[in-house]
Amino acid sequence: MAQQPDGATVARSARGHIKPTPESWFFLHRSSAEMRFEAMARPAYLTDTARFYVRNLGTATPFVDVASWRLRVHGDGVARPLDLSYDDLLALPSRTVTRFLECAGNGRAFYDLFLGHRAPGSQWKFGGFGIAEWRGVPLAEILDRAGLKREAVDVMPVGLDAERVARPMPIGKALAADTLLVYAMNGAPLLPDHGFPARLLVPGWVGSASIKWVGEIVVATHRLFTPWNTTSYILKGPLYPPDPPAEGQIVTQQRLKSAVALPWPATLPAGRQTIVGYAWSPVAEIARVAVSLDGGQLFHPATLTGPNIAAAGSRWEFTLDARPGPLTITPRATDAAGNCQPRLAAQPLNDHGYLFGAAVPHPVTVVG
Ligand SMILES: Nc1nc2c(c(=O)[nH]1)N[C@H]1C(S)=C(S)[C@@H](COP(=O)(O)O)O[C@H]1N2
Ligand SMILES: [Mo]
Repeated sequence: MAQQPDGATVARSARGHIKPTPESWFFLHRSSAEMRFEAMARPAYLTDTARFYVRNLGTATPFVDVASWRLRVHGDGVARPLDLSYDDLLALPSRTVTRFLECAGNGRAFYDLFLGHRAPGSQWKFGGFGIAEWRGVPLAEILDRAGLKREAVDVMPVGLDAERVARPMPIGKALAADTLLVYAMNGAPLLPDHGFPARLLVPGWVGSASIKWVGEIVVATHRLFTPWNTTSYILKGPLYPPDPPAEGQIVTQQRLKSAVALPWPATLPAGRQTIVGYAWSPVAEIARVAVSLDGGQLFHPATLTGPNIAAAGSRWEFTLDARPGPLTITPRATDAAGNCQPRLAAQPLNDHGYLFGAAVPHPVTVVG
């Protein structure tokens, strides 16, 4: 146990994360556990918390002692610094939303697999992603109670992990109605791995904005910079000029994606069957999904089923007649804002392999 300067008692687990992450459910990367996307084939719209990916940038999930935990809101952007206990937080007006959470590097493996551009870092396929129901206090409520000033520019939640991971966001996003300081996920208190006792939910933005184990929120009347918006979580490379102190363009919003809920690669029996998948947009509902079985020449409409929520996603189904041999299933989504997934060849490259969004051919072998 270590006493933090802010009074919260934090013990660190020896492993990176705490919840069980069996290989049958997860791909284990060095410091993250990626959901095997076939988990999304089950009829439930939400991703089971037990199956939800874990991404720790630092060494380990901290255990935060909730009795001594405090949320401190301070900085020159607020008139009345706040100090809230867990009970204080639970007593504030809350909101419940269904949204996806997705790592900026989700899909990074496809830069290597299809575009010959291997970027360092976890080689996520589609499983750095999950949909959950989040309950928490709108960040706007908290900032309002701290006497938010009109001149405030940036809001920076700071994690209680050893590395004090902190990622600033502009005040506009901090005040969005669905940007929450979350304390419950899928109807239960947050698990330690997912940010207990409280984490940010910054809908539609890269997962690194959704800081876990928040102990402090800094509000400033000037731009704030940390390693996580200057050297990582920036688009870097020939297409992206540096924007000092950032080495490139700061990543914020995620990309429209669609994925097949089958193992990678998959084996299917021959015959008529219905394939399930998901499509998700950071800004809008899904308008339609089409599926190609010939590598992206001809597309056929898929059927959207169940809830279809902006910044969460929609399930889709597609019935095909599988003949023995190799097959690729390539879904392509269009959202209600008119965004459409590009072809592989039109996917822009960046050094860190963030924000992959092209339509991906899912490899399948059909056995007769
Ligand atoms: N304090 C803190 N917050 C963090 C991280 C971290 O390492 N420390 N990882 C971020 C990243 S990169 C992602 S993708 C999400 C992952 O959230 P999850 O582990 O609950 O799925 O949390 C973000 N919040
Ligand atoms: Mo991430």
